[in-house]
Amino acid sequence: MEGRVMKSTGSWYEVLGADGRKYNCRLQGKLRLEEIKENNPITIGDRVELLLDQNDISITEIKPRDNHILRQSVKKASHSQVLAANVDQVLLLATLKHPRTSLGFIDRFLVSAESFRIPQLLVFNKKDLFSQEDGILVNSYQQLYSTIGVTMMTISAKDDKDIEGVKSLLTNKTTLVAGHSGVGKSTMLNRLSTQIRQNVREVSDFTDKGTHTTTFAEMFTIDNTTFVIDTPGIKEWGLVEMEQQEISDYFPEMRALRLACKFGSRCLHLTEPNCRVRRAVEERTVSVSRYNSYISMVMGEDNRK
Ligand SMILES: Nc1nc2c(ncn2[C@@H]2O[C@H](COP(=O)(O)OP(=O)(O)OP(=O)(O)O)[C@@H](O)[C@H]2O)c(=O)[nH]1
Ligand SMILES: [Mg+2]
Ligand SMILES: [Zn+2]
Repeated sequence: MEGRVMKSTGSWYEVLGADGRKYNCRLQGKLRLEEIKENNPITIGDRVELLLDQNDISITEIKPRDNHILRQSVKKASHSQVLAANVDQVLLLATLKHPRTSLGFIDRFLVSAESFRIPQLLVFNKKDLFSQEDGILVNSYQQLYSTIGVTMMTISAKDDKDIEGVKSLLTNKTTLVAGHSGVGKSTMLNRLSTQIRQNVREVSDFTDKGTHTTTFAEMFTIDNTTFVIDTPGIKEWGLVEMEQQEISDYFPEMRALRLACKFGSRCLHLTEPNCRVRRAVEERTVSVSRYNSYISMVMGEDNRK
């Protein structure tokens, strides 16, 4: 029987079988060895083959992945982790305050997803806390991100109508939900289905940051064909194995221009002569904030302030 990995705790996996039941299972012995050799552990979202014995259920096969999403530790460059596999899209949940999500962080995340060719949704939460100025700011973000093909939405996770709007973006897909601790990922998922009952906790008044309430990733179903993955809050998002020259490929608005640069695909769009991307920044057809995020990535700075 086929199944899909919903949760992984050490050597045990929770797998949703094609029969709609959940099974706790381990890897078959032979597979365990191969897994170590290939350094390709089973991850959430993996499609697997299950073997049901009378008193034992095990995973006998991992199906080829359509895609995967990795994150790399900024401090330990060699340390990257497969977060999930077979995802149709990523949803970055962001907030203007309690806590604040910077544009640099958002762009770094979007670029990373783009490098795995995974479509992105950007959702700003906690709009009930917005001042008038915040509303104007978020509208300008909406303008910016819609021009580069990112679907953006502004919500309050506590508002039923907003939750219906989010649901319509998720239907029939597998979506990985990511964002800083405290932005309301688990709150939003709890509202999407009564089956989801994740712990949520208030943002600290003192640091204005979340308290890392969700500690491991887990996949849930909203209906038979709609899957969502709740993940622990992330502080930073490292770029995985990306060449300097490659980075502008993952900025859709720069990708189209870069071959018009004098140095073509070798141009880093910094101080090179006749750079088409820099001209676009001067003409404001590429936004200054996106270009600043780009420079920070090329210079290898991380997005921590
Ligand atoms: N005012 C307001 N508060 C919200 C909203 N959504 C979530 N919160 C609050 O934000 C706090 C953090 O929510 P969580 O759902 O635990 O955040 P999280 O993103 O899952 O955090 P981690 O699990 O630590 O990564 C809780 O106190 C929620 O009640 C919202 O739309 N408006
Ligand atoms: Mg959470
Ligand atoms: Zn250039």
